[in-house]
Amino acid sequence: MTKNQLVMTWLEEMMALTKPDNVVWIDGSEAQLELLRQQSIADGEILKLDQEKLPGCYLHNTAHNDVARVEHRTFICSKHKKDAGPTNNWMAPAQAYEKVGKLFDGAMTGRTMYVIPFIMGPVGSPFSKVGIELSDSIYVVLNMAIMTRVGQCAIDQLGDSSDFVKCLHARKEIDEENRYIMHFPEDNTIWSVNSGYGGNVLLSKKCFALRIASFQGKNEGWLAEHMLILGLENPQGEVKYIAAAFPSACGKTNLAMLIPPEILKGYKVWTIGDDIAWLRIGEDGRLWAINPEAGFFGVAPGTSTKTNPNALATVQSDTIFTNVVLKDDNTVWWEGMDGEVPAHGIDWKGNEWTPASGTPGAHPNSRFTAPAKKCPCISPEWENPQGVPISALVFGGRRAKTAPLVYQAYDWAHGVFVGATMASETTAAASGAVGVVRRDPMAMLPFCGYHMGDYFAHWLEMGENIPNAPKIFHVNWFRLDQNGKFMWPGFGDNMRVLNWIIDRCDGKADAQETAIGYLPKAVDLNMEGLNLPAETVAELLIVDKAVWTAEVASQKEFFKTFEGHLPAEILKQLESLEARLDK
Ligand code: GTP
Ligand code: SPV
Ligand code: MN
Repeated sequence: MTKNQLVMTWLEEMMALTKPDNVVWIDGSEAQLELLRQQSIADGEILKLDQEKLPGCYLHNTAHNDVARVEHRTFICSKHKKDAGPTNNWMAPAQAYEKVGKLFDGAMTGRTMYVIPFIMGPVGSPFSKVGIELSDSIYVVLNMAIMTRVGQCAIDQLGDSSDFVKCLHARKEIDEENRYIMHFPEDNTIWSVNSGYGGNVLLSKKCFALRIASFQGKNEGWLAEHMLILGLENPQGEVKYIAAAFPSACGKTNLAMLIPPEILKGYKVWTIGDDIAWLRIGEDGRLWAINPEAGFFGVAPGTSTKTNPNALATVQSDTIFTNVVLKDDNTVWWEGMDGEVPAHGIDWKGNEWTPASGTPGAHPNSRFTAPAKKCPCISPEWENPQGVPISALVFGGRRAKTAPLVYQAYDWAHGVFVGATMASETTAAASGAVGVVRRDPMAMLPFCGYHMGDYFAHWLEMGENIPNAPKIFHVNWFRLDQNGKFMWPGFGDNMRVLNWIIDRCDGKADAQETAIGYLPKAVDLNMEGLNLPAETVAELLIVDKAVWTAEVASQKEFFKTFEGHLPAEILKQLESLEARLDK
């Protein structure tokens, strides 16, 4: 399929290492994908769902010990430990190649190696990048064909260039103790072994488009971020673009596909991307974003016609479901879906399941893989090779207390500080405890491919180079009341907050200056038709001095992690916040 000698040499080396019985190039054709689906069904890897109700849809269950990203087994293998920084696991490249190389030795014997060339970003875009994943899993091939542009188009785009990311994946025994997700940023290389779960094996996604790309972005003057991108159209038909970073399972897909409440029906949200943004400074001095992906790998539980009708519509065809409930009528179900809870089904572990089973039928991190072009609200601009111009950047997390519904940073440097001090309660998207507050700067803690101190410096420097920089905001949809109930309705009603954000960018909305930034007063937000008690609104917009003083202390503690390697500007911002709170 290619005359690129560098590709062929690398492929031969990886074949010599993993020793597959066969090698199959993925050309991107529907005919080849269909043959692979049939093979995968025959192997018992995927199950064909009811093709009348869910045409082109399949179900896959992972191993029970392989349901989420594994941060403790994910490494940045830069030559020098200091370049990985204090928040990443590090292994020396030579040691990593040797240690994991042993696991790959003969790993594909008796199996087929699939060669998956893929493009991240629109075909032909100057901002796109090429990768090639070698994997022994058809599930990976089928998912990559949804999540990226695969096949000959990638080979053509690469030509004889050496600029491609070399990705190697083998399932092996799905052995947790020997699971490794290794990144070699200086070699443009990713090695993943002993997993079959999305984030660990669809190497285009977090591994390339964030960990490797963030390193490339630092060197090349751009940003790779864990951000959705949406276009907000007002009743006059003008569209403004917003990119927002929330940690895993904190609402990116939902916000990207939002449907406004009835009262705001003149407004519309268009989806550009739901998880990753690559951001560059345009010739016009604005920040421009592309979505490097071509599909959504979204959280299933909680997705319903009430919360996210656009996502639900998207997954009615050509979708792969992972770890959800198989209903008796050969369709799927998950907790939080509309309609009746099925009386009986097969749970994600393959066991008989009824509502009385006492366990969730779908894994909390169960997912759908669906083509972006199937989304009813996909933006006409989503494949624009130049991307879209960003008016506002938004940071947010899951915080029961502390963070108000929304506030605006004073300026870019303050906005970088707001992003750097982000915190959120952990979710099921990664293995480990759920609901623990941790600092997650820019929602990139698990995804930054280099020293986070340098990452903050890169953000600050980017701001100096953007003459017409987006305004920066912080949101929190997840405030809880004394009874542990969400105080803010969220979902479609988040449109009320987005409108304030865009109006602030246009100089049309009012705000009050507080110690943490500009906050809307209750009257500045359109709350019509919500029937939220005034006390609740007040509570959502409060900046409590005692709570924030404790927050500053915790931020200070966190920044000690980066001692000696934190931009002076960040500490200056912390001191200014402290001083403002003391006033
Ligand atoms: P990743 O794909 O892991 O990066 O997640 P994500 O950030 O795209 O999160 P997603 O939109 O899939 O939402 C995760 C969970 O949060 C789902 O169960 C949603 O129903 C829930 N959620 C999303 N938005 C809101 C909101 O505004 N309010 C509340 N209460 N829950 C929300
Ligand atoms: C996330 O965890 O942020 C995801 C899913 O978007 S994964 O592909 O597993 O990273
Ligand atoms: Mn994500």
